[in-house]
Amino acid sequence: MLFPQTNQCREIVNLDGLFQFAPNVEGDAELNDWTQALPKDAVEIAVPGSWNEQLRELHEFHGEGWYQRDFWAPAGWKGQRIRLRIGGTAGNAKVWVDGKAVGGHTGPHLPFEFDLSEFVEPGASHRLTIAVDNTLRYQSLPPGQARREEDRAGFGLGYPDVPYDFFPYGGIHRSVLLYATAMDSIENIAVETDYQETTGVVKVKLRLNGKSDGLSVKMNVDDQAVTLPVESNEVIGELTIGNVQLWSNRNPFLYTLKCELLSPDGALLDVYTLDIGVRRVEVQGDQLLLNGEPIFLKGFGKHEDFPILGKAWAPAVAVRDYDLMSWLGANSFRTSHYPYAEEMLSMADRLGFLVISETPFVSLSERVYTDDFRVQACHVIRELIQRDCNHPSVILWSLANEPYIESDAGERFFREMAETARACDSTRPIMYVAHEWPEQNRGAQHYDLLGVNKYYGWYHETGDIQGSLGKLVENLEAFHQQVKGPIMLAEFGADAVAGLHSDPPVLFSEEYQSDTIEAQYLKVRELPWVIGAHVWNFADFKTAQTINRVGGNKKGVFTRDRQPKLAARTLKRLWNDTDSDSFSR
Ligand code: BDP
Repeated sequence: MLFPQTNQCREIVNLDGLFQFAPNVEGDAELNDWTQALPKDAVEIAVPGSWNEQLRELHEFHGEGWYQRDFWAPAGWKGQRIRLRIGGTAGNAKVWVDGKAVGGHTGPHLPFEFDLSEFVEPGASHRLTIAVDNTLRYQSLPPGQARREEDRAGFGLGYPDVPYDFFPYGGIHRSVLLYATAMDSIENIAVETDYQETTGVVKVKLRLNGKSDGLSVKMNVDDQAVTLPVESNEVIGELTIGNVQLWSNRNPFLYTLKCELLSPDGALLDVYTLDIGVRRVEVQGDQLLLNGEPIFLKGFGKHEDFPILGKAWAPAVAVRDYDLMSWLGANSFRTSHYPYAEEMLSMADRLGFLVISETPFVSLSERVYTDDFRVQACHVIRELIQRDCNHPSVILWSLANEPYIESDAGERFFREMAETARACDSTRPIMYVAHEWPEQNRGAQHYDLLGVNKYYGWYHETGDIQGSLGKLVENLEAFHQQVKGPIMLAEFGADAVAGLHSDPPVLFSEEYQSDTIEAQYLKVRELPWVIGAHVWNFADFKTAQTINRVGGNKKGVFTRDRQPKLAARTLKRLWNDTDSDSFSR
């Protein structure tokens, strides 16, 4: 599914803004015909947006939220294929147009779209209804409920009851777009790039919608073009680029791939342009290589999280976040713990950030390692890779965060996830992010590298920064022995309450956070098989209420509203001066 774009053949109507909203508290919305009209007490709510902080009474609402708005389909869209595209919701979604069921989507964060050509009359007004189900279920992926013995993730004692350490915001979190193309149109483009000496190689797999005879596809990049006949709904082409400029974090050079669908007489039916980068990522021995050069990932685990907006895509916040990460000299981040808005990845392509794109599988434990869950999980992996595979910024797939994998079923689950990811994309290494000790990580052998989250000096060796260093190295070494490949310190850090100062540094002070990060960062830089260190977290973020979170997680180097703590200046010094070698931006 391609990100919608406007050009001479494609038009978008953006439906973002204020929708009518009603929470389906009694569970009888469909019986009461909410698909036709929401009840009289429906209120206005913003899309994209999470509902929890827009209206105070919805703060703890984790159920089915109903959205409704009317729209006009432009009269000029007669004879066109009309699609509705929802960039991502907080859970399962169902969609109706004028009360008629259009379809649904399972799972959070990833986009979905429907062909509305049969439902929408150009030049007429229609009613769109979207139900987003954010119920915290034991059976969802990730599971939304925690309190069971086998959930040892440590985050299961809060309100609401989630086995992970971030707030389960509900809502439509990305744009709702209506767009039109010709009936014969380009449905998807998947690009793989590589290079041989100075020649770039671009392999394009294009999927088409429509069945007219005699169509052809023209693909063009850097003045090289190929024209191919359409013989089925898939067209495969290969182009080369002479004297290629490689994409990297230091030189995020993008080429424009243009794909045109032509009628038998050569008329342009559809066109889609895609920014692509030519680069190679591989794991060799203990190294992660970008274009043949070892790379060290310095940056952050992040969250999509901002006051009032919740998990909504918010371009202004994204601009600020990239500005701050650039200021510090970070070269990378992980989309912890779920897929972020695609716009964020397009920005990374242009700005030169290396992204670890993560699935929503956070805090998995033995109870999910069943056949049903595995089928669901592999489906989500396919959807994620299909969405993100054209972004040169995405260099690694992270298939889970902090799972416990001790049984044969768990090992099989992680092996099949790895096989699925490799079948979808053979050009990027895969990893997952582990914790505790290697015994709980029986999946590791199937992955190219392992991320490890470590909070020595905080949850262990509490208060003792110097004492934490030996334990940190010992633990990372144990993982290195297990995987016999590179290790990434995917999370480390300490909570700091902005404005709390202490000399000598003690827990929760800005000094303690800053010193922990500095000492541990410098320590792991001595380990040649560690290929990156991401500070947890870029900014403070909202969590469930628990007795060990004061107004959320305070491990941010920035406050929730993006003001720097002391650690920010420390990282700026570390990443720009002390460690400003070839890895810098
Ligand atoms: C790690 C989790 C992360 C938490 C962090 C913490 O991966 O989601 O927020 O711990 O406790 O275990 O701050």
